[in-house]
Amino acid sequence: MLAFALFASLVLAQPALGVGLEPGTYILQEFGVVIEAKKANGKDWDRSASKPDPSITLRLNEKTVGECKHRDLLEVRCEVGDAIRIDGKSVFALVAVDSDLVADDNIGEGRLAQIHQTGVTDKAIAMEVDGQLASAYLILQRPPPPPVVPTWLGTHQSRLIGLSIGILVGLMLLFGFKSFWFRPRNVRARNDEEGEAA
Ligand SMILES: [Ca+2]
Repeated sequence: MLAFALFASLVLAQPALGVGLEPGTYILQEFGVVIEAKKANGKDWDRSASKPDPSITLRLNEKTVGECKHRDLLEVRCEVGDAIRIDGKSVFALVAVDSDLVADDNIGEGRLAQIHQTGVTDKAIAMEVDGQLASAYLILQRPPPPPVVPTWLGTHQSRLIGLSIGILVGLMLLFGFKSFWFRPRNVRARNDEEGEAA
């Protein structure tokens, strides 16, 4: 009965884990967008080239975590590689504009929340998009494990073992010689007599 109560309390005490990303630090590997071929009004993005010159900004909780600019491109990929912290309140927001000389054309915006419930690592996580964004994504990776800090014992372990063996062998040799050469005189004398008698 007591064991059951203990078991039940332990199980109930565990917070339910979602299928997404646990709160913690992740590497924002990259993000990107696919832009519709034409503006909302059906016209080309630019006069010189039909494709836009996208300028894309990704923010996490209002803080810019990635930016990139390209020329004449509909499928944009922006590499980042920085560490970011994710928790249950994290919201990603993406803004894409077509950089023009006079006035930029808005392309669209993307949004991603609840990443702790739906996110995965190493794969593109789709963002909700509007405007002339066909799609937007970001990719998160788990950070590499922290490097193992070598301890003094770890660094000198092989030397210590070698030294110990050396001392042990030295002591064995020393005591071996000592017990042979420095036997009590009467024992040696008796052994010698026995040798002569035989
Ligand atoms: Ca334009």
